[in-house]
Amino acid sequence: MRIDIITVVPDLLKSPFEASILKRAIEKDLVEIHFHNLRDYTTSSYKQIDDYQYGGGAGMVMMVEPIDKCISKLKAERDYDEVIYLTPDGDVLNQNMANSLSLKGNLIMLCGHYKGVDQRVRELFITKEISIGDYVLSGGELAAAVLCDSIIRLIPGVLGNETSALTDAFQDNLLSPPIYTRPANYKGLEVPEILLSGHQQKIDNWRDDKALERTKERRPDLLQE
Ligand code: 6GU
Repeated sequence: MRIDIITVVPDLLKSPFEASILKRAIEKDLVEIHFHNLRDYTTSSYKQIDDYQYGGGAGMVMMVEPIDKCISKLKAERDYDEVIYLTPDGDVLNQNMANSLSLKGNLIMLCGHYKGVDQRVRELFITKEISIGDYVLSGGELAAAVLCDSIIRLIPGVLGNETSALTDAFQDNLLSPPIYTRPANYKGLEVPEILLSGHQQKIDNWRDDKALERTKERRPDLLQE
């Protein structure tokens, strides 16, 4: 997989890819991440990428031309499966979306800033608009990092234990059951006996029951989907 991220603040985005699982995925050549600074695609001498809104109102709007130049250059080099715009008015990210994006080859992610992009950018280039939740961030960069993490960890070979993404919370629209590690008794709080029993079938059933119970309690909306 290859992900091209277009941003005005590449520094905001780099560190998540320089540690832990994402770093290892890049080192193993399972994913390539390329950052593109929009200011490198301006023609005006003072590198303008935003301007006032037609019709007035507070907040600047990202101009079409630099975005056009950047996306057109990338598209001339290879085909892309999706051109994603990170925006609070997009479809809210969920595990199904991450699953299906993890099967793609080449993705562009455009991070919005200021008030957002000129509507014509969306009409001309964008194939998917994604939000990471109902709250507002200062820009799309942190949302792009979240989206990348949710996708990349699903690529086969990225997680050490191949089955572990399949048993994640949300994979069956269920939250995860309680989990424990040593010691078996901590200050009087004991690990449920069934987990120490060695009966794998009983343990699996217990986990399924607890996952369902927890989901009913905390996220009944997931069970209605
Ligand atoms: Cl994708 N961008 C911004 N600016 N805020 C958000 C978001 C995206 N998703 C949730 N809030």
